[in-house]
Amino acid sequence: MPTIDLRSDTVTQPTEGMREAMMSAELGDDVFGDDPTVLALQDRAAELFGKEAALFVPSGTMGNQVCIRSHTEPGDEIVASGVSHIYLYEGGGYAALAGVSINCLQAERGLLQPEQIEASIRGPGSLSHCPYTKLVCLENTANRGGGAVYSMDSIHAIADVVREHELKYHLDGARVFNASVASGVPVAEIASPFDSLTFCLSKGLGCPVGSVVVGSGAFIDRCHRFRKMLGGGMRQAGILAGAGLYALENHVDRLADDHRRARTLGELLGVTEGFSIDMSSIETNMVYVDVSASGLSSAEVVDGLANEGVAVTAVDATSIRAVTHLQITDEDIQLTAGAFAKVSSMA
Ligand code: TLP
Repeated sequence: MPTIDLRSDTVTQPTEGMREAMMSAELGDDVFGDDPTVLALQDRAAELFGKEAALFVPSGTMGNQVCIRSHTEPGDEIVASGVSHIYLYEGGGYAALAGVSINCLQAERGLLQPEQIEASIRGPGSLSHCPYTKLVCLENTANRGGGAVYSMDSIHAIADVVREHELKYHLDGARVFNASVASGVPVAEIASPFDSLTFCLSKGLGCPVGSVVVGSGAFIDRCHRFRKMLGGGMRQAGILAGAGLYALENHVDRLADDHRRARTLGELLGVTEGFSIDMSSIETNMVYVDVSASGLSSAEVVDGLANEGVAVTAVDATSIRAVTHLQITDEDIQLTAGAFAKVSSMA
């Protein structure tokens, strides 16, 4: 039985057009700085995001980590949501690689508020007890917040706090194109208050590998050094950057289809016994489903769905996540809803 794979938008296979772009990409050696396709991708990214420079990195995790390392010194503190990818899923890299502590703030739907950031800031004071806050990290869309999108008002209000305290401002924009398509705000506008931003080519945009960091020229030079230190210098990387250029040209606008399909799935599951959905939380391509009323644990629902040819992930004991992407069709959504109904009826 073919699997409808909704575990993540990272599972996509390169399309025919993308494979052709990869095969025909002109290559050099990017560690020598002469891979023309990598250079073209970096130039395009910098232009698109309205920043001076960009750096191609192997993963979103490495992008975030080189930014944290570049903005801070060991002993500093960063501020992020307690459900951020940087805190939950990067192997403790902020501590191990940058030597910083993290102040994790609780935030509804993973979206931080300016007041709580203001209250979290620590710095020079009596007896130098505290670490110094240096960096505020947002995530847009907020993955564990259900794919929630920051309003520009929030982004600017937090920027005001950041500037007032002379901090740095980073955006984990792994899915910033989803945020842009959902809100209608161009990525350059989203990026404008941030000192640095990482976006992923290998999620909704459908590339096999790759992320890009954007920022000022001096900042990207510093990231380049840390990318090398982490072993992220790649040689004929144009074969991957070619996929990235293709995706930026062809796979951005279609994210609206992923968002529409996520909403349809949410609506169908909302009327399926045993499952509940907060429809207002489906802003982009993620559907978080509360399975409590089914009498099954999330792990049992995941197993039951796998038997029906549908792959999703368990988030905690009572909720699961389904993510739409460029290889999920309207028919897959209908089949997925049918599989949920079957699992629920077997409980
Ligand atoms: N997210 C993955 C998992 O690691 C959880 C997923 O399936 O959603 N920032 C955000 C907001 C992310 O969601 C992810 C990956 C990353 C960074 C890291 O990207 P990679 O996997 O390229 O290191």
